[in-house]
Amino acid sequence: MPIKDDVQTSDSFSKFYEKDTGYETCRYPYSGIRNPDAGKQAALDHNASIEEEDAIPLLQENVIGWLSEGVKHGGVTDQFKRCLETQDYNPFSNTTSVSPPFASIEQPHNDLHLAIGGYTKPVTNKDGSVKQDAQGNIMWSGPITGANGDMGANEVASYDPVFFLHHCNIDRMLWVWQKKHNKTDPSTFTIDNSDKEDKGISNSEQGATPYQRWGQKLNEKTILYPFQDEYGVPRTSRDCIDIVGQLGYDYSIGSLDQEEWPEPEKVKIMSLLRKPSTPWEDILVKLKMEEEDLKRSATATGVQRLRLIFDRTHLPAMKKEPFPDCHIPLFPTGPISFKMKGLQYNLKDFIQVKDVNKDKISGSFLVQVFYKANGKLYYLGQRGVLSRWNRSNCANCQGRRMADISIPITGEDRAPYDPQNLVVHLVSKDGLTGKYKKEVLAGKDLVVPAAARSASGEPKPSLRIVGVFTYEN
Ligand SMILES: [Cu+2]
Repeated sequence: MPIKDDVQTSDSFSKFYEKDTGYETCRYPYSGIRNPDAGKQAALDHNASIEEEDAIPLLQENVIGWLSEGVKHGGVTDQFKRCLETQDYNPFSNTTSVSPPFASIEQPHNDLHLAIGGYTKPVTNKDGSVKQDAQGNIMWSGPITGANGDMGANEVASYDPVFFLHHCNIDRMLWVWQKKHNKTDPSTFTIDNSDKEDKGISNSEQGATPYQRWGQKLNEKTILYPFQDEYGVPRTSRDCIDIVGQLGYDYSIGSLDQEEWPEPEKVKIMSLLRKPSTPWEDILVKLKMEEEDLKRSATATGVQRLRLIFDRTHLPAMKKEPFPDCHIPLFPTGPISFKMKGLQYNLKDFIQVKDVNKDKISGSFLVQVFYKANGKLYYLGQRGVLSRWNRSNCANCQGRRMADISIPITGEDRAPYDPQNLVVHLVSKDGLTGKYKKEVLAGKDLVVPAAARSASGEPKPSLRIVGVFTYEN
């Protein structure tokens, strides 16, 4: 049966995702571009260059690569683990509302779309630097750069049956998160949609949430048109909180799940607002004060943990212990731990890239972070941004135009700390050939303090380094 969609053939971008009758969905390393003719020919030539028996091993290699970047670059597996640590539903659920140290389930979800759709990652040398060819071009893992699988673009992702398995796992992860945080009871499950930057969840008259005002915040009681019960009563998220009791299905214990979850931890999160010139010593004093405060107020029950979050982008170098030199790690291998006055602290760093305008890039793309040192480019990690070839007809896209990503940087091996040496690449694909194209953003342009930026007009991409102290009681 030919695939029918509601794509408006009159718009100039939609040609990239129109498919012929009889088209079969495809994944990395193949390309599914079928329009216009030049794109179709490029895709067919590309597909003909792939040996059939290589296709599945190449796909597996690519997906495993994304999954197993591990703690080193915060790969997909690590992100699935970290999103289970996020306490509140709103940041857990979407990348617009989350900020470090927390992770949203939407990010590994997006990354897997891009992994199967054919986005790869740079090849690195043993020292973490990227491999470049004689012309200085970055080499990509997997020999196939012209891939354009359907899972990599929002408009056509559901053509691939793996789309449904992928979303079953997302649904399963939501249930694991609910069990872990004791949020399986519909009578007590609430969504606090007032995240700290008050972005909430934007929505509009788009398909999933019709009849709602622009910018109306969603919660567990929001009516989910057009879903209704047999008496015509509209459904809300409250009707499907408990998948076992309300919906009558369950998942067996799989990855990252466990039979019994302990009482949820109590975590106190302190956001340390500081001037760019605040010395490290003052931050450590503040940390110490908060920790003592927490001890005083601690109840007899449960574990209490403190997390102190601060922007360390413009922090001056620290000369004294515990950081003899102010560093960021280059080859992350584990969290930085140190003892201060007999207590064990961990410092985790996150690179956060904010306000990348999705409207300015056609199709899904990668946000990659590198560090420049000794004439080499060191790979720190990448995140996928799942998008469309044409975003102008999608109301949800228009409500959420800015992409924010974060990458954890933790480790022992370090280089002299200077955020100006960070480099961000926005890597998208040419809609016709599926070949990578990139835009380079230099650290020195990204790390300008917010106060120094022009207030008018659209926000520009920015970068900051977020430090998080954790102290375990
Ligand atoms: Cu999806």
